[in-house]
Amino acid sequence: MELSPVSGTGNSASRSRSSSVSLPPLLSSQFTSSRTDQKKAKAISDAIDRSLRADKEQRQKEGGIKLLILGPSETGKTTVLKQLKLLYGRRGLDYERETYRRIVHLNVMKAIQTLAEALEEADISLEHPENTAHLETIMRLDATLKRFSITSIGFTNPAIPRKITDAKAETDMFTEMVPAIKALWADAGIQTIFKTCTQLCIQDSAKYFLDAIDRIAHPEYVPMDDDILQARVRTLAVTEHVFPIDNVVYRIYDVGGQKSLRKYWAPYFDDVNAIIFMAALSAYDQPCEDDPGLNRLHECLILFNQIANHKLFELTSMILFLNKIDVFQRKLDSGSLVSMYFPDYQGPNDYYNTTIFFQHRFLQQCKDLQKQVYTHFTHATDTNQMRVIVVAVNAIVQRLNLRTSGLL
Ligand SMILES: Nc1nc2c(ncn2[C@@H]2O[C@H](COP(=O)(O)OP(=O)(O)OP(=O)(O)O)[C@@H](O)[C@H]2O)c(=O)[nH]1
Ligand SMILES: [Mg+2]
Repeated sequence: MELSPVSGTGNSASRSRSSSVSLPPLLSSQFTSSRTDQKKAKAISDAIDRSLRADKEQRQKEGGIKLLILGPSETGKTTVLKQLKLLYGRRGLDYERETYRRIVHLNVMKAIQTLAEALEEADISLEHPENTAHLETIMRLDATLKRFSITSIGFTNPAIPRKITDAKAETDMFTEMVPAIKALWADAGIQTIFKTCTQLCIQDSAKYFLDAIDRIAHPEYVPMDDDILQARVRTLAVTEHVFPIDNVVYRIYDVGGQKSLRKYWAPYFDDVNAIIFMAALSAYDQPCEDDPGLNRLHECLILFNQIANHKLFELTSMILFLNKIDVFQRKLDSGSLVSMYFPDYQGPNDYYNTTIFFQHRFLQQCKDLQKQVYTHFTHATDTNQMRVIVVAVNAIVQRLNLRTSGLL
């Protein structure tokens, strides 16, 4: 992983309270083709550097807490941010409801397409042979879904040109697919694949959305808060969000966790009061999406090692969210053995012992034995659980912040 500072990744000019700002990470690579382009890129980069500096000065003037949410892709960073919006934002998730309608449609299509592919690969037959035509329809979805690839919510990725007609085309495509999606999800062959292939790289929300297909396919469908929490959209650009929590202003940064995006994190590493590092415990039996030879949780431990021992974070409060405990528990219940993927674990395959094992594995990464890492076992899509956890995290962060600034 590269965590070297880069310029040209910030844009704070339009930052406002309780809102997010897109900090496109791909600008510098886009403008390298000609001299003029390079000049333009430099001007943009300088402007962004200036605005980052201005941001820093303003932060120092206003006080408050700067908190980064870091971790690999699909660990639940944006989900935690959505919970904060629900719990502390002025309008909850209302701003995003319309956009998420399309995202949910795309998530449903992606989920059934992953299951269809897995069925073909596993050589398992459909329960009803007449569903073969539906299977073929869904298998043809792959290229189309790629065309409609979606990026950080509410912001277009400058690297992916979008047509204005995309939204309508997506809705039409989804409506056409609904009969095939329903028939396949009800087929015992697909259900077998879903239940037996626990290490399949399928969205965690697949069952949630496929079970709700009738509601989602309704022409008047508007996503509920839970749908938005379950929806999956990759974060590409770093976004900043400002929330007052318990009378303290928090500046929270959500980053893209994919390996290729981590080099854009570094410009945000200055003056960080707290980090929430997210790991998905349920990933213990999954390969990395961008490096299939590597186990996801092993890779996450390596990343945590780099963050926890980073010299800029010596005084930063470190909070570890061992997330997706619901999916983790389900995997254990289905008989999936932790020792198959972590051979040094020889204890019982139950929730209590395995979670303690993983917590130790993370804490062992800290070279500074004095460094306190506050661990929480989280289910980020569960608003009730997150409400309690956010209160606990806020209390810790504020206490440590006072101590670091010498006021306690
Ligand atoms: N079942 C379950 N699903 C979760 C949990 N936390 C997050 N998810 C789901 O996991 C998926 C990925 O979550 P995100 O928050 O988008 O992950 P991310 O870390 O922001 O990923 P990147 O933006 O790619 O870095 C979403 O569909 C979430 O609804 C959890 O605790 N349990
Ligand atoms: Mg995200």
